[in-house]
Amino acid sequence: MKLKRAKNNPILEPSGNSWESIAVFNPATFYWNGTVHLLYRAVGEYERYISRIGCATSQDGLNFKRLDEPIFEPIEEYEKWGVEDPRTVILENTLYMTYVAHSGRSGPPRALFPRLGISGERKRVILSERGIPRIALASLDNLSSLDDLHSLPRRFRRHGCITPLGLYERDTVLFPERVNGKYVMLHRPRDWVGSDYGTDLPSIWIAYSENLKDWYGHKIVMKPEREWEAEKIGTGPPPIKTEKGWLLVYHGVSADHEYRAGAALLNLHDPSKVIGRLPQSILEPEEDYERIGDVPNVVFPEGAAVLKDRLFIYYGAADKVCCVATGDLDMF
Ligand code: BMA
Repeated sequence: MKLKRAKNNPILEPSGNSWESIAVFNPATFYWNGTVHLLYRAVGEYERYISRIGCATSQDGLNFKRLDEPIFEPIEEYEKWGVEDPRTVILENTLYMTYVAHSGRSGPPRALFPRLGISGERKRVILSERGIPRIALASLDNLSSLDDLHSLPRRFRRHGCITPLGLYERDTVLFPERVNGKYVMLHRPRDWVGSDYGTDLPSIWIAYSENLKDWYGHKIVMKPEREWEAEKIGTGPPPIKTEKGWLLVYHGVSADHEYRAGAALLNLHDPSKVIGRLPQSILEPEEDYERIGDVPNVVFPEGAAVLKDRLFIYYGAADKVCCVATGDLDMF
């Protein structure tokens, strides 16, 4: 099973707005009031490479209209070097956004160093300023604020970081509903590897919470298995509830740093149990816009929507543009 790319890809490219002039990628998605909302990561300059989050909306899931201003920008100390890679769910009538928060330098990505002429002492300084990313949580408690998208920058409530200081975390999603009365997340603690953790490679873990802030019961759900996952795996969009189980789209990174998308099915009542996992990736870098960009050979899924029974997967391509590909919800 392979996803089918939309003909009008990329659906979003860098624009003339200064805060999003060099890259727009890795979009979260949620569906509200007949509208697909895309919350995407935007970068406006290579030197500091600070990310903000922009918003675009669509009725058909393919053609998007964007806002001229970011809807979420670094404000707090723990995110002062950027807010990246959002993932969103509507959970109990609240929109929750998990995102990567950088208190230390985030970029530019190493792949860009030669092109930007970064070497020697400058390279050493940039690398020494790098921080350890954490996951932060923000919410929009009153969904009717979405009727006035321009008000969003004032409406998000920040809940601070939900992963521990010093633990490298990027890929974290919440389930869109409680399971057995508990909130559930999937995350990918990069450094939980070795015999103490039961995995040699960064893997996808599950955890539970009563308040979305304190998480416990951490357990491995999936480890890298295939060649296209040889370096690590991490979650994509929040799991999608289907009759057969929670459909999880995730990314796998191969030894030569290609990012692909894969799919697995988790048990509805105990999502720590994998029911099935497709051996082949469902999307891999093929088109120019996926092969050539600021980081080459990347498809990075972060958003999903089900429109007229068809699955829409929104992804960042080559850390440069936003794209969409569609598939059959019934892939298992
Ligand atoms: C990951 C994250 C993503 C990025 C991907 C490819 O580690 O940094 O934001 O899209 O690498 O560069």
